[in-house]
Amino acid sequence: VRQPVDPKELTEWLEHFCDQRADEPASILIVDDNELSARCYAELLRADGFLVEVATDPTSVFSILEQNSFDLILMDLQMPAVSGIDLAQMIRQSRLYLSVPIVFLSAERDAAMQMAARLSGGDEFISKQTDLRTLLTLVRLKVSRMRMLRPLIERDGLTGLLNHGRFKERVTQELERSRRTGSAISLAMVDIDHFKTVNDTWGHQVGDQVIRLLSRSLAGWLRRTDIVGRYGGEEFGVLLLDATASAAADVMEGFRAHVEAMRLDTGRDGHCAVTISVGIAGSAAWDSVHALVDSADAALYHAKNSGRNKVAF
Ligand code: GH3
Ligand code: MG
Ligand code: MG
Ligand code: MG
Repeated sequence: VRQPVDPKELTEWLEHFCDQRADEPASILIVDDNELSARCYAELLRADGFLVEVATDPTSVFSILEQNSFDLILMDLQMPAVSGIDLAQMIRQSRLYLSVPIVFLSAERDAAMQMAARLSGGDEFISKQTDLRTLLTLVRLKVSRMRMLRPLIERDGLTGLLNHGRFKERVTQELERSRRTGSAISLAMVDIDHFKTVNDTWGHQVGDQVIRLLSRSLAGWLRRTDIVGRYGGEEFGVLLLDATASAAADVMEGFRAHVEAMRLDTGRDGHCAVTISVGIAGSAAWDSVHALVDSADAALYHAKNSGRNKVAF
């Protein structure tokens, strides 16, 4: 397999990749104990092309947030059991939801209460008296801004893959989910073999291209639901959902062979070839992200020590 790298093509792919949700409709969570009010705003937003979920019970918000990713939360202020202010504070305590805009939508006229809502982590306060066109415009603006910023927060600049922090958060989330549902997930740690030699032979720019090409091939090799991150310099983390360690090993063995056959056109005389080593751990044996990563690392160490260009688990 020859994979000549056209920098323009790569850049286009990265832009597409970072932005892959841009052509999907934005999703909004409405939290409002008043069913009628919630339904009215939901219809308004749906008519404008948004995907909308409604939570009339504020205590259900966290389980809803866990299952979907939202571009914005539209939050009522006065609710029984948990107020909007308390809820916003709780949401903001989780790193996972730090970047989701929270817009308060309330009939509250008291300026001090409005300020308290902002202080709790709300991005905006819109009065329920605001005309609907203005409301829609404000929501659209917040969502499009969020979509521009999110890749900068969550993704790695060179590859467009999830960055280290976000990857670990996603692994934590999926490990918890797999504990709950009993589904198997597996973690693969991928490390390029003798990458220092690539840099020493071809220079860092070619090294960078290799990392980008590999990222792209890796993301393309996996299922859309699998989670890929740039763990460190020339190391990648892959979380394979609904896959036992041996199923994951089959998938990664296919990728290993694919990489071995890849040739990168360096633009000078000669092509650059690399191999990878992969270590895999299945979630069945491990109940913390820490232990899961340790176990995948141990397997990777084994793959390296038994000659590299290998998948071990
Ligand atoms: P091993 O087979 O044992 O993994 O050997 P290695 O040379 O790949 O491992 P080592 O950890 O010694 O070197 C990793 C190299 O990867 C060193 C570092 O300069 C290079 N590297 C890390 N990040 C980047 C990057 O973003 N771009 C480039 N060009 N090189 C990078
Ligand atoms: Mg209310
Ligand atoms: Mg390394
Ligand atoms: Mg390496």
